[in-house]
Amino acid sequence: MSNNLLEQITQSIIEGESELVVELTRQAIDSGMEPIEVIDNALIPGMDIVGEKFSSGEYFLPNLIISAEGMKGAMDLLEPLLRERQQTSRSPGKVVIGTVQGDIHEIGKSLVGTMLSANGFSVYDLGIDVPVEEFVAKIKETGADLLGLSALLTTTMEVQREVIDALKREGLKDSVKVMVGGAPVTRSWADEIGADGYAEDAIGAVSVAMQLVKKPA
Ligand code: B1M
Repeated sequence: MSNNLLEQITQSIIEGESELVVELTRQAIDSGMEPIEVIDNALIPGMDIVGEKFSSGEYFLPNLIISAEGMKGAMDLLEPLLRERQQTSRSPGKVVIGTVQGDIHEIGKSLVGTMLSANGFSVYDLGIDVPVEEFVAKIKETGADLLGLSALLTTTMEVQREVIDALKREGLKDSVKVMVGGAPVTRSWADEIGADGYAEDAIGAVSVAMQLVKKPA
């Protein structure tokens, strides 16, 4: 039954049935499923198929937009629950996060921000299409321990490097750790641009963040 519900959520994401996505997500939660299970096993697989259909020319931009609306509607329901379930009392550190300039993909970055916040981090989410200077200014203002840079396009990955270079120029690179992520980003890319950490998904981002802010004993 529960697998069937997850399949229906995936299917309604693919078909762009935004209201149904939200309704089925509500049913999944009411039936006792964990929010992260719905995200990882139903919503993200649906978005992946939408992406594949877009690549193959079967879907067009409006399809991406409608499916993203469905996923965002479901996330509006799930994010408060994620925070509630995992809230811890002691903050491991401050994180500035955003999607780099030229890139408006929001959902994965916001999910990473929510998971970090659910695990006690103080999160400053700068949103999408964030200019290099804005990241630098926010690091200076907040004294953040960690900077999270999301990029979903092969063309905007390069901006992750530009942010790291700007931190070096400003003499901030030793005081803030940088974690990069997003679908096209790899560990070798992270190493090449001098990032301190890389995570493939939101759960991985929490453990990488925890490692990066750990103070030496
Ligand atoms: Co776009 N898009 N899109 N898109 N879009 C992709 C990324 C694409 C792979 C689709 C495809 O062709 N198969 C492709 C990129 C190709 C490439 O460069 N390699 C693509 C393209 C081409 C484009 C446009 C150029 C299309 C056009 O205009 N012709 C355009 C670019 C706009 C721009 O940014 N300038 C565009 C636009 C859009 C929409 C606006 C319509 C919409 C986004 C809406 C929104 O966010 N509000 C959209 C969508 C929805 C997608 C797909 C289908 C889904 C993305 C998503 O939300 N996934 C995507 C295909 C895909 O990814 N399968 C695609 C769900 C989300 C939870 O996963 O964001 O990957 P994700 O985040 C994951 C991990 O990556 C990781 O953790 C998250 C949770 O597990 N992660 C991090 C992310 N950030 C992290 C940061 C970290 C650590 C981990 O540390 C800091």
